Formats: sequence, structure tokens, C-alpha cells
Amino acid sequence: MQDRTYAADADPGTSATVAGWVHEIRDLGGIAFLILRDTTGKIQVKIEKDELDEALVETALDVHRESVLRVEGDVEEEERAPTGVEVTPDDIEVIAPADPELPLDPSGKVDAELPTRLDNRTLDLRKPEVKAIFEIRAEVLRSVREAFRNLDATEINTPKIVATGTEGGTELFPITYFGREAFMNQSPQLFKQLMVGSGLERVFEIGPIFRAEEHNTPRHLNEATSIDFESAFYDHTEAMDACETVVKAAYEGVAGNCADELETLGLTEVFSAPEGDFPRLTYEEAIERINATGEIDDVLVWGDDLSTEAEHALGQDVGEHYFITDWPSEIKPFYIKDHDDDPELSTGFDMMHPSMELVSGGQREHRHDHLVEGFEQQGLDPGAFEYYTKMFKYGMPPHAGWGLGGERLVMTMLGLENIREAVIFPRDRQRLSP
Ligand code: ATP
Ligand code: AMO
Repeated sequence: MQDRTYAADADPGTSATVAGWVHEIRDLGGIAFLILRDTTGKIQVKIEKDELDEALVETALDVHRESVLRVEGDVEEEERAPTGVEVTPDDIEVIAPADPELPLDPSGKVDAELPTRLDNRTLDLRKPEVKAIFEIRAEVLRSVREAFRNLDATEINTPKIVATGTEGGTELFPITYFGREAFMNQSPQLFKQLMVGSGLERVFEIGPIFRAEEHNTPRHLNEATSIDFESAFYDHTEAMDACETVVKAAYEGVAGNCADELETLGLTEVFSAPEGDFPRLTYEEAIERINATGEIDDVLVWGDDLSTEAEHALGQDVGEHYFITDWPSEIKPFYIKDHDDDPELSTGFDMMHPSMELVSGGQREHRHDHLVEGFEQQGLDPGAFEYYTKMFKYGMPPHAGWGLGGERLVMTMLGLENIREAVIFPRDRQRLSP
């Protein structure tokens, strides 16, 4: 199969072997056309019934849409063909026939609901506008990795089967680990922190996180991709700078390398990388601004978390990516450091897209005694976290970092309505396969 020519590379005046899926069959009587589709595009195969070998005509006309064919023949220019070229076949091989009844129409002529699409992702990703999302997602991850490299961060991989949870707000998935209770990891939080005290100093990880989120929402998954960063000798403002750099790099990578995909998605005119610095609002400013919009039912007071409607009201008001800084300590996790001059105020921050939260981060508590106290205050057993806290006794530098939701980044970048559109095989309350 290595001698195969992609549809987009089949040059008129040559003979070529193309292979792909039957996108469409048009039988006009004396002549029929098979439109063959591969990852690069489409090419027309001309079946002139009187001109071609009978067996070959029969093979061509017996085939159903979405079957996989190999077609060998001469490539010619043909103005009336969808892509301006066509193949006159010398040989057609049906490599993999498709059933006449398809659960989903990859030509896109018949719309399908999201659950049907997710049940039949192989067929769904034959649609250029669906495939484009995942080409863009891959570009986002490539650009993000490059941005981390430019920041001198080292990629790490940490365990996904763990003994303890870290993110209080969300439930854990328990599993049985050789007779012991274990959990699917909610965040690489503690592991990445342990690595800033190692010889690596600055690390990143792109990997799955598992959250037993209670509700079905368009922006929560039960298995998501977290893009995590952590650096020794950074404070929270430097972590925010790195966050901004990485998010902008993702947009720039897509703007620079995904012109075709953006066009396929109809986003060429509207897509633009964020320019200028992301505004940084304190939590106090944020709640004042939200209250001033008059868009929410209950006035927010200090200490309240931001509801979805509050996030939307503020997002509309700000109108671009922004940070919310200086959150009340009591609503941030134990590992976030408080400001030295005000223990009620944390160094925690969130980075927001106008429509939702994309990132949480902050400077971390690196002093052993304060860290252990924090556990106790949040009702956690420091003993269960000893593997983590003890390393803070052997030289743990000040450090800061953040976690960015990969699917939320892609979703907000492309204006997708449901986060499931940004995952090939999403996990939600109903969905465990495929
Ligand atoms: P994360 O869960 O990672 O912190 P998030 O955007 O879900 O990110 P939260 O602080 O959990 O942030 O939630 C923000 C607000 O979103 C909550 O105050 C709540 O009103 C709303 N919210 C969160 N989860 C759900 C959910 N599962 N269903 C409906 N609303 C939710
Ligand atoms: P947090 O819990 O806010 O912070 O998660 C960080 C980011 O991950 C994404 N995210 C999700 N995306 C889809 N579905 C989910 N269920 C889901 N949960 C989280 C969001 C969110 O902003 N340890 C900290 C990070 C840190 O401080 O470094 C943490 O996990 O985009």
C-alpha cells in the first residue's frame, strides 16, 4: 500500500493508485461516478460502462457508500469533477465493503444527534468539520509543548492510580488496587509540586484527570485532559505570565498552522489569537463588577464562589480572557499559599475565558509547618499525605503553577457548544463506551 497516492496529490497526466472511502455514487445511466475520499480530500473515479471491462464495471456498481476501495488508473484533468481531476480505472479492488445501512451519514447530508455521533466516532470523524476539531486539538497540544520547551520546562508523567484525592470540590472515582482502596487521580497537583524540589525544578504534564462530577453539563467531563505547569522559584504572578504565554501560543499555533481546518469550520474570519495582556482583576473587584451588572439574582458577598451565571455576567462585561486573583483563602485548596501580610487572602488565581473558567493556579505553601496546619484546617488527615509533606522537610523551594483544562481550551477557542465535541471518546455519566 506504500505506492498509494493521496487524492490531493494525484497529478493529471500520471497513472496512480488511490485508496479511500466511497463518499458518493452517482449513476447517470451510461456513465457513473464514484467519489473517493481520503484524509487529504476527494477524487472522482469515472466509470464509462461501455468503455470498461465488464467485471470492473460490475465491481464498481455493486459497491456501497463508505466501502474502502483501491483504484488504479490514469489521472486526467476534468473541469466537471468536484476537484478538477478524475481517474479512469484499470483496476478496482474492494478492500473493505461497507454495509448499505450506515448508522451515521459521513457525507453530512443527514444530521445526527451528538450521542449517535459519539457512538459512531469512526464514521463521525470522516466528516471534515469533525476531523478538523481533532487536527486543531493536536496542534494545540503541539504548540503548548513547544511553549513549555521555550519556558525550559521538562515534561513528566505522574501516576493516575493514587491513594488520595487533592481537589476537594469534586468527587473521586474509587478503584480496588490489589485489595486496597485506591482512586483515579483528580490532578497531578501533589506530584508536580514534589518535582519542583527535585533536580528538574520546572515541569509540565499533559495527561488525564478523573473527576466524579455530579451533574451532566456542557463543560464538565469525567475524564479530562489537564495541562499542568509547576515551577520552583516562581510566584503566582510569574505563574500567570507563563499561563498567558502558553494559552497565546496555542492560539498562535492554530492561527499559523490550521488555516484549512479553520476554513472547514467556517472560522477563518472570526478566529484571532488574543492580543495584549490578559486583564488581572482581584476577586474583590470581580464580585463588585458582577454585582454592578445587575445580571445575577443574589448579590455576591466576600467568600462566595462564583456561580456559572456570575462567571457569565463577568465574562460578558470583560469580553476577553482575564485573570481573577487574590481569592479568599477559605475557598482555595490547602496547597495554595496565603499572602504573607493577610492570611485571609490567597495567592490563588483563575484564568477565565468570557464563557468559563479555563485555569486554576497559584503560589504553593512550601513551608512544612504551615502546610501541615493547612491540612488540619481543611479537615484532611496529614498522615495520609505524608509521602508529600515529608519532602517539604528536605529543602522545598517557593514555587507556583497551574492546571489548564485542555478540552475547555479547544472548546472555547472554536466556540463548540459542548465539551464532548472536543474529545474523541468522552466519558460522562452515561457514557462508558466506546
Ligand atoms: P473546576 O470544577 O475545575 O473548579 P469549574 O468551572 O467547574 O472548574 P467550579 O468552581 O467547580 O469551577 O464551579 C464554578 C461554578 O460552576 C459553581 O459555583 C457552580 O455554580 C457551577 N457548577 C460547577 N459544577 C457544576 C455542575 N456540575 N453543574 C452545574 N453547575 C456547576
Ligand atoms: P481545577 O480543579 O480548577 O484545578 O482544574 C483545572 C482546570 O481543569 C479543567 N477541569 C475540567 N475540565 C473538564 N471537565 C472537568 N470535570 C474538569 N475539571 C477541571 C478546568 C479547570 O480550570 N490542581 C489544580 C490546578 C493547579 O492549581 O495547578 C486543579 O486541578 O479547565
